[in-house]
Amino acid sequence: MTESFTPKNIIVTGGCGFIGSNFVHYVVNNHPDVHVTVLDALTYAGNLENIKPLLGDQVEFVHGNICDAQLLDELVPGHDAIVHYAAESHNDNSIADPEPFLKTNVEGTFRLIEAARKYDVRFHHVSTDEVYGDLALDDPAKFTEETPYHPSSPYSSTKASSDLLVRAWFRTYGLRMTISNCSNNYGPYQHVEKFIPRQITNIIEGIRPKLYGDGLNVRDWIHTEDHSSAVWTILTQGRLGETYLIGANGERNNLTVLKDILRVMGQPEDAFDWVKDRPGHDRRYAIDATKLRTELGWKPTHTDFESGLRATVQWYVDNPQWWEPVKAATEAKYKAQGQ
Ligand code: NAD
Ligand code: TDX
Repeated sequence: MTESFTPKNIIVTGGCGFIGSNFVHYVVNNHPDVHVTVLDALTYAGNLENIKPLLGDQVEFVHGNICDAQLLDELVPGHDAIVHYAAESHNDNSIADPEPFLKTNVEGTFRLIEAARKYDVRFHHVSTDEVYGDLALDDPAKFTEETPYHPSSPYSSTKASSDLLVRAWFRTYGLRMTISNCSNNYGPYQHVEKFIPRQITNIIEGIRPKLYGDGLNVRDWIHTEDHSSAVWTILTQGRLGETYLIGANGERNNLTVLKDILRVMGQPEDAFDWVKDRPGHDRRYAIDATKLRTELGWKPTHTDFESGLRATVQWYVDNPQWWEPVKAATEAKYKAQGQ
């Protein structure tokens, strides 16, 4: 049996990042009666421009850190839900310097669930399929809600830790919570450190795209708008204490995605460089979203990857002012790592 929850006044942590800001747009476009307080520290990955046009009566911005318990004591009372996106999110950064991942992903989640418990606020935890580790390329299996946790990277192990904290707070304190674990997102406003925007903006700038290892690693791509609709569905209809996997049957290897990008951008298919592999690089992710689809009736709408990719390429072509200021520093960091 599904449950029904009608939020009126929510906090969205990390609402100036890629996926969190998409969720804020989703709420504004679909639920004009819901007030949103965005809590974001504006790290290198956060950009207020992502939500600036929305700021006003419905959407309010608070500049602050999720690790700040005093701020949470001031902010959380009066809200009826926290939707928690804020995280350090990039695997390569976690390999170079894990500490901020421990701080934000583990301690930050701890502070938030303590505040949610104290003020009896519902909590939705946004997590990743990477907590399950990886699958072999020839394995017919996909991840389900029953797959044991087996994270590989500093990033994914801190996300797994945060999931376990949220689960324990449900069991021990009765925290009203749900968790979602989603596959790889793509779409506009994604930081140029990530695979798809990195390659698109490289091509725009005349830099050759960079492919790690043998390029055969598989990711299960979902458009970020479908992630947002799934999180809303789980927040409002999901059963308390439950985990739901989010995915849209988008398995593709990196080489195929890169060739798609090159073709869409009118480049020869071999106009890229092979670079050294990521240490501990997960081989394949694949999501079985049957529970979300059958129990809550959710369906993705962006099912044509090629057209979603074309629109994403066009967004980066049309919005250089959004990504140019951070591009050179991002590439310099990769260059220093040999990638
Ligand atoms: P992102 O890096 O683009 O954005 C993260 C946001 O969180 C930024 O706005 C940043 O300023 C903010 N933030 C970071 N540390 C903070 C802190 N201590 N206090 C307050 N705000 C802080 O990340 P994203 O790709 O949008 O991912 C959002 C969430 O979705 C993360 O929890 C991530 O684990 C999860 N997720 C991402 C993907 C993906 O493909 N990108 C897939 C599944 C799940
Ligand atoms: O330049 C590159 N070349 C390359 O081959 C980069 C940046 C990446 N890659 C590969 C590594 C991965 O196999 O592309 C794939 C995707 O890489 P990322 O965009 O870094 O994503 P991934 O490591 O799969 O993690 C993403 O999905 C799950 C998000 O960053 C996480 O936040 C989310 O939890």
